[in-house]
Amino acid sequence: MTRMRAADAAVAILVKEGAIEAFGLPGAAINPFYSAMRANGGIRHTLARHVEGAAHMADGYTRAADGNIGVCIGTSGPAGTDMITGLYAAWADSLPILCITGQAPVAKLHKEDFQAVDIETIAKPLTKMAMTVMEGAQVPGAFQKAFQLMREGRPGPVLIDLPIDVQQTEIEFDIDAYEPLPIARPAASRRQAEKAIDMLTASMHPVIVAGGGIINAGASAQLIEFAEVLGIPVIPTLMGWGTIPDDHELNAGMAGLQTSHRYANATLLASDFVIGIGNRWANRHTGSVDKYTEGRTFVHVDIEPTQIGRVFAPDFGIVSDAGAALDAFLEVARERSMSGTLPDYSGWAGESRDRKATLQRKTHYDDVPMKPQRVYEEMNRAFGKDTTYVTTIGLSQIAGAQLLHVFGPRKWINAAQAGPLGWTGPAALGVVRGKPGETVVALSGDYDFQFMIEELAVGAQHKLPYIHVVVNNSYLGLIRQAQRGFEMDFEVSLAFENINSPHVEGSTANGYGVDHVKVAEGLGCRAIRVERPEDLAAAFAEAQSLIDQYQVPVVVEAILERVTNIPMGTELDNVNEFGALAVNPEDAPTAILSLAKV
Ligand SMILES: Cc1ncc(C[n+]2csc(CCOP(=O)(O)OP(=O)(O)O)c2C)c(N)n1
Ligand SMILES: [Mg+2]
Repeated sequence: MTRMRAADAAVAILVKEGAIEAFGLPGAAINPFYSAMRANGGIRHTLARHVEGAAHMADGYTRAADGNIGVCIGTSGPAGTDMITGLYAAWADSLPILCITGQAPVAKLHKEDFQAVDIETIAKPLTKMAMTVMEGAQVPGAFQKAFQLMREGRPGPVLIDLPIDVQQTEIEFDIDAYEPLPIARPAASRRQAEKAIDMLTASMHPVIVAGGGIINAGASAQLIEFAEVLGIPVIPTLMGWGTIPDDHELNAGMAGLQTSHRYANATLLASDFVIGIGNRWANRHTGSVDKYTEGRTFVHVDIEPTQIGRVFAPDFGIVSDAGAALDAFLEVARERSMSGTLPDYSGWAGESRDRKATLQRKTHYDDVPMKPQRVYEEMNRAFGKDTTYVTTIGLSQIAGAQLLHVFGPRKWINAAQAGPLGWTGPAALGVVRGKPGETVVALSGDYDFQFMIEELAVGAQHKLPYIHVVVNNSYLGLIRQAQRGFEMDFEVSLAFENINSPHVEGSTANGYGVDHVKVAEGLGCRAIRVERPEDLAAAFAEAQSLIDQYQVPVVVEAILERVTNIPMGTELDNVNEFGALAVNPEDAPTAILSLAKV
């Protein structure tokens, strides 16, 4: 038998379960665990500058590749509370991260000891399990269960809190005899698949709503084949963006109130049948349920039984892993295709394509200060199909989702439900850890960028290169736009005269406040400020060559006009466009389909 500290057993389990990428920062109460990591040597640890940043890094790492589970580690007290936002973001988007915290000794937990906080209770609603482990001998089992829970069913985060004496307790543990627990995977039956396909083929205008569950299941290839066999349009959700490339002829765009395309909303509204796979009918996708469901039949596939019927009652619900459901659907669809019994949906798919070629928004503006639309147009030109975008929330995220293009799964990495400001930078660093050598482009508004800006130093220290596009309107833009409804512009401006960055005659950055270039350089990164649209292409090219040269994050700051209202609405049929629509192909030169004259 092998005697070791419980912390050594925990680290050995992480390595055996494949969770070998950790982000965090030590403190006295978690030092035994750090000593176990040091002794084991099988885990790479990235030292964050803020514990919330560590949690978002772990989240980004998880989202970067199939099977990844990012680990974030902090000490007792405030480290755990700082990571709560990270747990929330992962929980809300159904992603596993393992959060490990130190804790005061067991006997001191109720004595208001220094940095003793009941993190188990605090984390409970945001995790599949939150546990303060009270016995050293329970530590292996707690970790074993954590990995099973994180992987099984609807994935999500787990928190394990380790009192310092528990970490140091000597236990018997043999890692060679340790086995990960089995993962149950519910699968649609043949009968369920037949019923779903029967309902689909009874309709005239069916669409597939493809959710993030398809990405979690690694089933994008099956989704595309299913759409192709039936010949019907696919509307990815914000979490499912990339399951079918934007330039696939059956990609009908994203529907919704904000992060959406005019053509996708029109196609969804023209549909009479929706099969949602691995999606959760998010309110930013549906608008009101009445409008969304009116005149439509719904099939909903979800791995979590209690998700069926949560937002509205579908006509048929199937509890299944998205990949297993798609396999079952494909089997039925292929057979019917071979026997010539599938309806011909080419006319309907053609209508959806026509909408994609006509209902476009204008991006080609030459204004100085710049309009954001032009920045996304230039990003489409500069960044190839292999690019991974990372973002959280803001007008930046919304306009980015409306105008950028994504060509594969895990290439749009977005804290879609929680939208915590500050997520983008640290998540991008985690994505770089998970996709070494790939092109990673983060997109932030100026305020999102200023939250957690210190994490840029982590990228500089650990040589984690990515391009961080900062669209600077010196405003809490999304909230400024939302305040129009209150006829106010109150506490949303970030503008001031910066005494250290003197007024430069003719610069559009005058009075914009924070000098992001100086801050980024001070943190060890490179940064380029762009004020004119014709300079964006050169700046993106230079950013890439700076990355090649220095292997650090490179910031490209685009100085925008202060006020741009971005399309959004309260229902799929009442999105307020604010800006101009594309009338000529030159208005939207990087649209997926060149604008066709109507
Ligand atoms: C922690 C947190 N607080 C508040 C919000 C609400 N919020 C959403 S977007 C936004 C403003 C974002 O400003 P910026 O990052 O500059 O992006 P912009 O909308 O200007 O493009 C705020 C305050 C939030 N999402 N997260
Ligand atoms: Mg802003």
